[in-house]
Amino acid sequence: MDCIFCKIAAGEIPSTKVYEDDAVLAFKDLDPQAPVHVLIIPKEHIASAADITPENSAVVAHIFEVAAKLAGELGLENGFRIVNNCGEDGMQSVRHLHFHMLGGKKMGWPPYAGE
Ligand code: DGP
Repeated sequence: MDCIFCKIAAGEIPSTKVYEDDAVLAFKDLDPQAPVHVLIIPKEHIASAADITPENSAVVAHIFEVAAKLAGELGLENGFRIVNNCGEDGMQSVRHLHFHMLGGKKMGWPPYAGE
């Protein structure tokens, strides 16, 4: 499968890893949108949040456990934001489930800037 995040998870494409275990990888985003911007992905290919099922959802809970653990290590004790972009309207550009973990500054809200 021609999936860039599967290749990163397999070590075929380099990344700056901040956490790894059997099920999950966290690495720095190539195009950071905050002082701290990491992506947390399942190693298993799940295309998007719309493809989460009872059979594969355990890894999503695990990803949030990893995020909570990483918060301290990344200096995000004051808070952070986790974002998942899903599908075309959600502006998802990489079709492998991933959660953006952003922090290190006060975030803006709301994210919808359209008319
Ligand atoms: P999204 O738009 O939600 O699908 O976010 C995809 C993110 O992935 C985007 O912030 C840039 C990042 N990204 C894309 N390709 C690579 C890559 O090869 N390496 C890393 N580290 N990040 C990537």
